[in-house]
Amino acid sequence: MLTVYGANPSPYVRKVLVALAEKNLEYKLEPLMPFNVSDEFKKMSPLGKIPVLQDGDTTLPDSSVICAYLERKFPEPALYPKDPHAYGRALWFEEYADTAMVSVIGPKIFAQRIINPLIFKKPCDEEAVQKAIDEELPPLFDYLQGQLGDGDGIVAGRFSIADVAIASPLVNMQHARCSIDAQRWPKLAKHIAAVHERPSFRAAIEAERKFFGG
Ligand SMILES: N[C@@H](CCC(=O)N[C@@H](CS)C(=O)NCC(=O)O)C(=O)O
Repeated sequence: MLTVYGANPSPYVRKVLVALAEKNLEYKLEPLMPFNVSDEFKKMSPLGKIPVLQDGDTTLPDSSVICAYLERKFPEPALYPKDPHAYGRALWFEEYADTAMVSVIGPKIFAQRIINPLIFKKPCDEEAVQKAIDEELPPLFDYLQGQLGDGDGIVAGRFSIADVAIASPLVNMQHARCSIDAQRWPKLAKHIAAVHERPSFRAAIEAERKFFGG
Protein backbone atom coordinates (compact mmCIF):
# COMPACT_ATOMS: atom_id res chain seq x y z
CA MET A 1 0.00 0.00 0.00
CA LEU A 2 1.26 3.47 -0.88
CA THR A 3 1.10 5.92 2.02
CA VAL A 4 1.24 9.71 1.68
CA TYR A 5 2.01 11.80 4.74
CA GLY A 6 0.58 15.30 4.54
CA ALA A 7 -2.43 17.59 4.72
CA ASN A 8 -4.97 17.85 1.91
CA PRO A 9 -4.81 21.64 1.41
CA SER A 10 -1.07 21.71 0.68
CA PRO A 11 -0.58 22.40 -3.05
CA TYR A 12 2.32 19.92 -3.04
CA VAL A 13 0.33 17.18 -1.31
CA ARG A 14 -2.55 17.80 -3.71
CA LYS A 15 -0.18 17.47 -6.68
CA VAL A 16 0.83 14.00 -5.45
CA LEU A 17 -2.76 12.92 -4.65
CA VAL A 18 -3.92 14.02 -8.10
CA ALA A 19 -1.00 12.18 -9.75
CA LEU A 20 -1.92 9.01 -7.79
CA ALA A 21 -5.56 9.35 -8.84
CA GLU A 22 -4.63 9.96 -12.50
CA LYS A 23 -2.64 6.73 -12.35
CA ASN A 24 -5.56 4.90 -10.70
CA LEU A 25 -3.39 3.99 -7.72
CA GLU A 26 -4.79 3.29 -4.29
CA TYR A 27 -3.16 4.99 -1.35
CA LYS A 28 -3.65 5.87 2.26
CA LEU A 29 -3.30 9.49 3.41
CA GLU A 30 -1.70 9.79 6.84
CA PRO A 31 -2.77 13.28 8.02
CA LEU A 32 0.19 15.40 9.05
CA MET A 33 0.47 19.16 9.47
CA PRO A 34 4.00 20.48 8.89
CA PHE A 35 4.26 22.51 12.11
CA ASN A 36 6.62 21.45 14.93
CA VAL A 37 7.16 18.09 13.28
CA SER A 38 8.64 15.23 15.30
CA ASP A 39 12.20 13.94 15.02
CA GLU A 40 10.60 10.71 13.82
CA PHE A 41 9.01 12.54 10.86
CA LYS A 42 12.31 14.33 10.13
CA LYS A 43 13.88 10.91 9.55
CA MET A 44 11.46 10.58 6.61
CA SER A 45 11.55 14.23 5.59
CA PRO A 46 14.82 15.87 6.65
CA LEU A 47 13.52 19.35 5.77
CA GLY A 48 10.38 18.71 7.82
CA LYS A 49 8.11 19.30 4.82
CA ILE A 50 5.09 17.52 3.39
CA PRO A 51 4.37 15.46 1.31
CA VAL A 52 6.27 12.25 1.97
CA LEU A 53 5.56 9.00 0.15
CA GLN A 54 6.15 5.60 1.66
CA ASP A 55 6.15 2.61 -0.66
CA GLY A 56 7.48 -0.44 1.16
CA ASP A 57 11.14 0.25 1.88
CA THR A 58 11.12 3.42 -0.23
CA THR A 59 10.51 6.68 1.63
CA LEU A 60 10.62 9.88 -0.42
CA PRO A 61 9.97 13.53 0.41
CA ASP A 62 9.23 16.26 -2.14
CA SER A 63 6.26 16.29 -4.51
CA SER A 64 8.37 16.48 -7.69
CA VAL A 65 10.54 13.58 -6.58
CA ILE A 66 7.47 11.56 -5.61
CA CYS A 67 5.71 12.22 -8.94
CA ALA A 68 8.84 11.28 -10.90
CA TYR A 69 9.13 8.07 -8.82
CA LEU A 70 5.49 7.19 -9.43
CA GLU A 71 5.95 7.74 -13.17
CA ARG A 72 8.94 5.40 -13.27
CA LYS A 73 7.26 2.73 -11.17
CA PHE A 74 3.78 3.03 -12.68
CA PRO A 75 4.37 4.34 -16.23
CA GLU A 76 0.78 4.12 -17.49
CA PRO A 77 -1.16 6.29 -17.87
CA ALA A 78 1.81 8.58 -18.44
CA LEU A 79 1.91 12.00 -16.79
CA TYR A 80 5.20 13.06 -18.38
CA PRO A 81 5.62 13.49 -22.15
CA LYS A 82 8.00 11.06 -23.88
CA ASP A 83 9.36 13.57 -26.37
CA PRO A 84 12.49 15.26 -24.89
CA HIS A 85 11.40 18.80 -25.79
CA ALA A 86 7.93 18.34 -24.34
CA TYR A 87 9.37 16.52 -21.30
CA GLY A 88 11.66 19.46 -20.57
CA ARG A 89 8.81 21.92 -20.90
CA ALA A 90 6.59 19.87 -18.58
CA LEU A 91 9.35 19.89 -15.95
CA TRP A 92 9.71 23.64 -16.39
CA PHE A 93 6.00 24.30 -15.80
CA GLU A 94 6.07 22.00 -12.78
CA GLU A 95 8.95 24.05 -11.38
CA TYR A 96 7.24 27.33 -12.29
CA ALA A 97 4.11 26.29 -10.41
CA ASP A 98 5.96 24.89 -7.39
CA THR A 99 8.13 27.98 -6.93
CA ALA A 100 6.77 31.14 -8.57
CA MET A 101 3.05 30.39 -8.21
CA VAL A 102 3.11 28.79 -4.76
CA SER A 103 5.33 31.55 -3.33
CA VAL A 104 2.60 34.10 -4.11
CA ILE A 105 -0.59 32.06 -3.66
CA GLY A 106 0.60 30.08 -0.60
CA PRO A 107 1.93 32.58 1.94
CA LYS A 108 0.50 35.80 0.50
CA ILE A 109 -3.10 34.77 -0.22
CA PHE A 110 -4.06 31.32 1.14
CA ALA A 111 -2.11 31.51 4.41
CA GLN A 112 -3.39 35.03 5.06
CA ARG A 113 -7.06 34.45 4.35
CA ILE A 114 -7.42 30.81 5.48
CA ILE A 115 -4.55 29.44 7.57
CA ASN A 116 -4.03 32.50 9.78
CA PRO A 117 -7.63 32.81 10.99
CA LEU A 118 -8.42 29.07 10.97
CA ILE A 119 -5.26 27.55 12.48
CA PHE A 120 -3.21 30.35 14.06
CA LYS A 121 -6.20 32.47 15.16
CA LYS A 122 -4.46 35.49 13.62
CA PRO A 123 -6.19 38.17 11.53
CA CYS A 124 -5.69 38.36 7.77
CA ASP A 125 -3.66 41.29 6.43
CA GLU A 126 -6.16 42.09 3.68
CA GLU A 127 -4.07 44.95 2.31
CA ALA A 128 -1.15 42.59 1.71
CA VAL A 129 -3.48 40.03 0.09
CA GLN A 130 -4.91 42.65 -2.26
CA LYS A 131 -1.43 43.83 -3.19
CA ALA A 132 -0.41 40.26 -4.10
CA ILE A 133 -3.59 39.83 -6.15
CA ASP A 134 -3.18 43.15 -7.96
CA GLU A 135 0.58 43.16 -8.52
CA GLU A 136 2.03 39.65 -8.26
CA LEU A 137 -0.57 37.37 -9.81
CA PRO A 138 -1.04 39.23 -13.13
CA PRO A 139 2.48 38.61 -14.53
CA LEU A 140 2.21 34.92 -13.55
CA PHE A 141 -1.12 34.59 -15.33
CA ASP A 142 0.01 36.64 -18.36
CA TYR A 143 2.86 34.19 -18.86
CA LEU A 144 0.69 31.08 -18.53
CA GLN A 145 -2.00 32.45 -20.83
CA GLY A 146 0.68 33.21 -23.45
CA GLN A 147 1.96 29.63 -23.24
CA LEU A 148 -1.43 27.94 -23.67
CA GLY A 149 -2.28 26.54 -27.07
CA ASP A 150 -5.21 24.31 -27.97
CA GLY A 151 -5.89 20.90 -26.51
CA ASP A 152 -6.11 19.46 -23.01
CA GLY A 153 -2.71 20.49 -21.72
CA ILE A 154 -0.25 23.37 -21.66
CA VAL A 155 2.51 21.15 -23.09
CA ALA A 156 1.98 19.82 -26.61
CA GLY A 157 -1.79 20.08 -26.11
CA ARG A 158 -1.81 17.01 -23.85
CA PHE A 159 -2.65 16.78 -20.16
CA SER A 160 0.53 16.25 -18.13
CA ILE A 161 2.25 16.85 -14.81
CA ALA A 162 2.55 20.49 -15.93
CA ASP A 163 -1.23 20.94 -15.75
CA VAL A 164 -1.44 19.11 -12.40
CA ALA A 165 1.25 21.36 -10.91
CA ILE A 166 -0.21 24.61 -12.30
CA ALA A 167 -3.81 23.79 -11.34
CA SER A 168 -2.92 22.68 -7.81
CA PRO A 169 -2.10 26.04 -6.15
CA LEU A 170 -5.05 27.55 -8.02
CA VAL A 171 -7.30 25.38 -5.82
CA ASN A 172 -5.77 27.14 -2.79
CA MET A 173 -6.49 30.44 -4.48
CA GLN A 174 -10.15 29.46 -4.86
CA HIS A 175 -10.36 28.36 -1.22
CA ALA A 176 -9.11 31.87 -0.44
CA ARG A 177 -12.05 33.39 -2.37
CA CYS A 178 -9.97 34.52 -5.33
CA SER A 179 -10.50 33.35 -8.90
CA ILE A 180 -8.84 33.88 -12.28
CA ASP A 181 -10.46 36.88 -13.98
CA ALA A 182 -11.97 35.21 -17.05
CA GLN A 183 -12.30 38.56 -18.86
CA ARG A 184 -8.59 39.23 -18.58
CA TRP A 185 -7.28 35.65 -18.91
CA PRO A 186 -10.05 33.74 -20.75
CA LYS A 187 -7.88 30.92 -22.07
CA LEU A 188 -6.24 30.29 -18.71
CA ALA A 189 -9.53 30.45 -16.79
CA LYS A 190 -11.11 27.94 -19.20
CA HIS A 191 -8.14 25.59 -19.06
CA ILE A 192 -7.93 25.58 -15.27
CA ALA A 193 -11.68 25.07 -14.92
CA ALA A 194 -11.41 22.00 -17.19
CA VAL A 195 -8.46 20.60 -15.20
CA HIS A 196 -10.31 21.14 -11.92
CA GLU A 197 -13.26 19.23 -13.37
CA ARG A 198 -11.19 16.07 -13.84
CA PRO A 199 -12.21 13.27 -11.43
CA SER A 200 -8.70 13.38 -9.89
CA PHE A 201 -9.03 17.06 -8.90
CA ARG A 202 -12.71 16.75 -7.97
CA ALA A 203 -11.87 13.99 -5.49
CA ALA A 204 -9.03 16.03 -3.98
CA ILE A 205 -11.19 19.16 -3.68
CA GLU A 206 -14.02 17.15 -2.12
CA ALA A 207 -11.63 15.73 0.52
CA GLU A 208 -10.52 19.30 1.29
CA ARG A 209 -14.07 20.46 1.93
CA LYS A 210 -14.10 17.87 4.74
CA PHE A 211 -10.76 19.23 6.00
CA PHE A 212 -12.25 22.72 6.22
CA GLY A 213 -15.39 21.31 7.86
CA GLY A 214 -17.54 22.03 4.78
N1 LIG B 1 9.58 21.25 -2.72
C1 LIG B 1 8.69 20.65 -1.77
C2 LIG B 1 7.99 21.74 -0.98
C3 LIG B 1 7.11 21.16 0.14
C4 LIG B 1 6.60 22.24 1.08
O1 LIG B 1 7.13 23.35 1.16
N2 LIG B 1 5.55 21.88 1.82
C5 LIG B 1 5.03 22.79 2.81
C6 LIG B 1 3.53 22.62 2.98
S1 LIG B 1 2.65 23.28 1.62
C7 LIG B 1 5.67 22.46 4.14
O2 LIG B 1 5.77 21.31 4.49
N3 LIG B 1 6.09 23.49 4.87
C8 LIG B 1 6.66 23.33 6.19
C9 LIG B 1 7.99 23.97 6.31
O3 LIG B 1 8.46 24.61 5.36
O4 LIG B 1 8.59 23.80 7.38
C10 LIG B 1 7.70 19.75 -2.49
O5 LIG B 1 7.52 19.91 -3.71
O6 LIG B 1 7.14 18.84 -1.87
